[in-house]
Amino acid sequence: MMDEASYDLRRLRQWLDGRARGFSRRDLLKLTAAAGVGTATIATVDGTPAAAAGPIVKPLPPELFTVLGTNAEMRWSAMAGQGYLVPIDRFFVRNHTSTPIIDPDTWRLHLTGAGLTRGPVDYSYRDLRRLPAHTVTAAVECAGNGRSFFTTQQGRTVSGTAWQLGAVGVARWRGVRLSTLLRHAGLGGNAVDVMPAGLDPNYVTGGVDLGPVRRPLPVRKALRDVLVAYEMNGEALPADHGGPVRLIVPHWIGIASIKWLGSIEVADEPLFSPWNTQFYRLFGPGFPAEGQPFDRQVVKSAFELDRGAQVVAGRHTRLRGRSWSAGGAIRHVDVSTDGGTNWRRARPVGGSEGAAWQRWEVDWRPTAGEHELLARATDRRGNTQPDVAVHNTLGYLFDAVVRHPVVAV
Ligand SMILES: Nc1nc2c(c(=O)[nH]1)N[C@H]1C(S)=C(S)[C@@H](COP(=O)(O)O)O[C@H]1N2
Ligand SMILES: [Mo]
Repeated sequence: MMDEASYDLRRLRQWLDGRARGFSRRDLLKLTAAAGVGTATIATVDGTPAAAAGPIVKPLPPELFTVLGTNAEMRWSAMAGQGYLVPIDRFFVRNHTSTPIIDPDTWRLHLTGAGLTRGPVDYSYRDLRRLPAHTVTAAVECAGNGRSFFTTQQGRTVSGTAWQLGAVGVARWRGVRLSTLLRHAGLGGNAVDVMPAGLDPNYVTGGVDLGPVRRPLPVRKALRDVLVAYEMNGEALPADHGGPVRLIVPHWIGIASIKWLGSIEVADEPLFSPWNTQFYRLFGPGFPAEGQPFDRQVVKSAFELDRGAQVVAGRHTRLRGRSWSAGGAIRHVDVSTDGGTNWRRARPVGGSEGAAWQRWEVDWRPTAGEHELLARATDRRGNTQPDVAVHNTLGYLFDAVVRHPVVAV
């Protein structure tokens, strides 16, 4: 955990010194000038208005999703009665532009860069399927999940998609380890960073074309636990979730898990893109002017209920929820049904495959009227959800305990 953060800082210094390739500080300044706004406020990033035609292919019934621009948030009530995994029909979608339809028969994954010993190499879908397969259960969660609570619960302005808590999902992903692929392609000892890029339309913001969605990761992470995935929950990877092939980067913010993977550059120097310089950094008072890099997710909890849901007064009710953390398995979850005055420990339900999240439940007999539910999780490293999340202008990493109103009638 520490070495990822210190690597990010080292990379940041190289970027500030101008010893960077991909997206320089000068590019960023030009861009912010063109857009007529400062770095810290540039991003309506996630908040781009929806394209004319549906940017998402799968059905988005209102009982399962809330549509937010080009994105669709899972309603947490859609997880009531579900198992450990989030079914594909209700898994959230975060698209910078729109879902491309890619034919696996003509799809190619292009590997290039000075970090490859035998030069560039292409893989077809079939080539990939022939390499040893591996399965991981992992969450994908947007760095901005919970962002709306910076405003509604903490009274602060942030920019970006106003997610509640439904920009997270856990699935079982099958594919080829990125380490297997890189070694097969001829990974050199000089490799430092890899840059996966998507095949979806280029992202254009403030009148500037930022190119394909892409974000570098250090080789150390690439070799540890990253998957080049072609299956989700036992099915061929659906178009909206990056089919035919995407990256799955466990424990890291969703943007790392590049969908519609088309190329991977393996470089012998640190790489940059707008997605690790302009976006997905912490900006604001208390952070360096150039923003603080980050990669990992934080601790969160959600009830499997809509906000404002009705429960039956005077009767035994079983409240269910889930908690998750990039810091590893959840150790315990404390629940309050009275706005935070009294707390009790929730009962864990089932296991925690891949430590992706933990289901839990508590029993409650509500009196008639309005109530506020809270859940606070602690992971095995002792990371716990605070009362207040650290404000940053782009509204990332909201980890505070969320107040969840319900009404008993
Ligand atoms: N090529 C590409 N990859 C992408 C994105 C994108 O817009 N284009 N969105 C990223 C973001 S911000 C998130 S949170 C996850 C969402 O994955 P999902 O849509 O399968 O839930 O994909 C990531 N990978
Ligand atoms: Mo995201």
